[in-house]
Amino acid sequence: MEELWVLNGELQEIGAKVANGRRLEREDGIKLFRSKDLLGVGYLADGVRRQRHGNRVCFSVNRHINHTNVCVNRCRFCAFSRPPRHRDAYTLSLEEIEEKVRQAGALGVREIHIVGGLNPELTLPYFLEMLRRVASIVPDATIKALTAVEVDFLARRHDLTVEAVLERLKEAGLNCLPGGGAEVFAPRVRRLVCPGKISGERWLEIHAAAHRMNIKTNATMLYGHVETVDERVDHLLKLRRLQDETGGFLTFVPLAFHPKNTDMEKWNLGQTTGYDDLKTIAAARLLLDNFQNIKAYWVMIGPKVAQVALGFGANDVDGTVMEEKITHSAGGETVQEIARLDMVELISTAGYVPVERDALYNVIREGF
Ligand code: V47
Ligand code: SF4
Repeated sequence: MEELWVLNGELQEIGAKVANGRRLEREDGIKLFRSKDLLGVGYLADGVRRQRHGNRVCFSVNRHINHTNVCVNRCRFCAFSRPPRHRDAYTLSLEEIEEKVRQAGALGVREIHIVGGLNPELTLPYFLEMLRRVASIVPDATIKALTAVEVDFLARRHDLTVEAVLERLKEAGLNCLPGGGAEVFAPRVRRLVCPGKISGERWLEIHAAAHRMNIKTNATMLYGHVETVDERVDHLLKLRRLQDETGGFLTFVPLAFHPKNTDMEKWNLGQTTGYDDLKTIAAARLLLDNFQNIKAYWVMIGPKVAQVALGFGANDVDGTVMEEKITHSAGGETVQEIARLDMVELISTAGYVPVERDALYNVIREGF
């Protein structure tokens, strides 16, 4: 990265650190988010991505399953959840879940992503049986299931330790945890947007416990609402610190806030801009120097921005998804599914080599 002349003055110092493989500090992170030089930030992030991944971009043939929308938490940014006994409340039976998995199996699914609300009627045996059945229907697929928030809920429900819950889930077929529920760790933000949710510290503690048990996990950040730039940077640095300790995170997924049908709609925050989506991905790539993968989740930023994000630090576009409720309940306008071949095309027309992966980032197939 010798051509630092392409960078604005404010990014020169950061560019020199990146070029020398030196770790960025909090102040650098704040500068990146505040910079108006999106192309400069993207240029640096793209250099780092290229060093790690060359021309390869991964995706998965995956299926999302949201087993219940019943949730006692009622986060203010969530349009998906319903109180128990609400007329739109639903809980899938194990047979309904089996049917969805069978359909996905016919399409060659290699990643099953299962998350839902905190439904007091669903106990550990429901989840253990669910995992066993999913694993037996699609034995070649990896199962990414239950956020730290759900794991905490089950532990409290059964008066078990987090480790005991994770151990049993793992025995039943769970391979890794998704990154949801992290939101923004700052207590100020949580008080405003999700007062009923576990703290940021607890989220980190549960992921640390999973990592110690050799269960890999993902990490997220819900951005584009009331959080400040400093709070974004502090969130990323907390993830970086835990990753230094455990190395257990597989990927970081920025989640763009969708306001429609949520309690926060009346706050008139609007949607995130393409500019902020790309900047957040690029800043994450630069700050999270110990994360191998940065995901551009097309469901939330749209396939077009996700494709451009591949030049701004992202090396992963998530997957085919097949059915998505959380973003779509909140006004998400993307399609429900991108077929495998369209995913391949999205990656290859941007000049990259598509690599199909599973939830653990094992390579299934490279080059199409
Ligand atoms: O935990 C809820 C967020 C998460 C809204 O780990 C919202 O690979 C935007 O975590 N606008 C669930 N976001 C999704 C998630 C995820 C998705 C894809 C891949 C992975 C992974 C994880 O969505 C929730 C919450 O943080 N969310 N409501 C909303 N209105
Ligand atoms: Fe419940 Fe999750 Fe929605 Fe919060 S984001 S209300 S925990 S389903």
